[in-house]
Amino acid sequence: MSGPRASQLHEKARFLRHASYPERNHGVAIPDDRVPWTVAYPEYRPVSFTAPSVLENWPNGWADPPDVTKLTGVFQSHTGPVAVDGEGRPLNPMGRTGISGRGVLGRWGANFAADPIVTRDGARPGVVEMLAIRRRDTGEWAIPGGMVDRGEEISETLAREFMEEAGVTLDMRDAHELYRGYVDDPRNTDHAWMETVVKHKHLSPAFAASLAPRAGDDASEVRWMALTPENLEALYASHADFVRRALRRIQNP
Ligand code: RP5
Repeated sequence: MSGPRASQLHEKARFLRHASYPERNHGVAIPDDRVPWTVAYPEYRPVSFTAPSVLENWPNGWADPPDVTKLTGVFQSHTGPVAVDGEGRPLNPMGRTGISGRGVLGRWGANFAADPIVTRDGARPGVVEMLAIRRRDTGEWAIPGGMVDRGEEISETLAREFMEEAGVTLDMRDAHELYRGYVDDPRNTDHAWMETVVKHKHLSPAFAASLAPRAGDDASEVRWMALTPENLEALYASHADFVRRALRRIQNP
């Protein structure tokens, strides 16, 4: 079973302009060979951007302090040890993004999420369907995932987000882990990025038919989406990669 090349997991965070972000690297593409921090790039001048909503959510909210040196302890990441720059800021493990600061992400370094992939056999033979939501922020279809609250177990986050976004109560404690690591999210910056744990559950036709999904606050729509190549390609961030893992698991249990 092969996953995507590392560079494929760092495309949207390099080239996509998030609606509320300035243009990455002043609109100049970062050459592939200059993406890793280990390669010198003296003329690199990323655009500094931390959203007002992030700054307003400290100290009484979900964000870290503006001064990264006020944080204690080492930066955690599913990808391994996190390098820091001369100012003590954690460095995106996949390399340069053209934006410094935290963008709209609250935490310096990894911002941890969890993604529940819930599938069923579709009406058309051989077509699997996933309960998907349309995100309000980008309008893209996505896995109904979300941020891990402090002290929360992953299975709790998965079930809570599934309920909040898709309106369905589901026990995720027996779901199968497919992935743990970096997400190629359009919100990622040099110093703040998304990481996730993806878990999968394939439902029986009768149980799936008994569910009554409805879109929650962060979703404008919810539906059982046929996992065709076209639909996969259009998914948010690197969700297509995660869903392909689920499809491989269904084919080779
Ligand atoms: C993605 O953002 C994750 O894979 C997860 O689906 C999502 C979590 O962020 P919010 O939906 O809470 O904005 O990177």
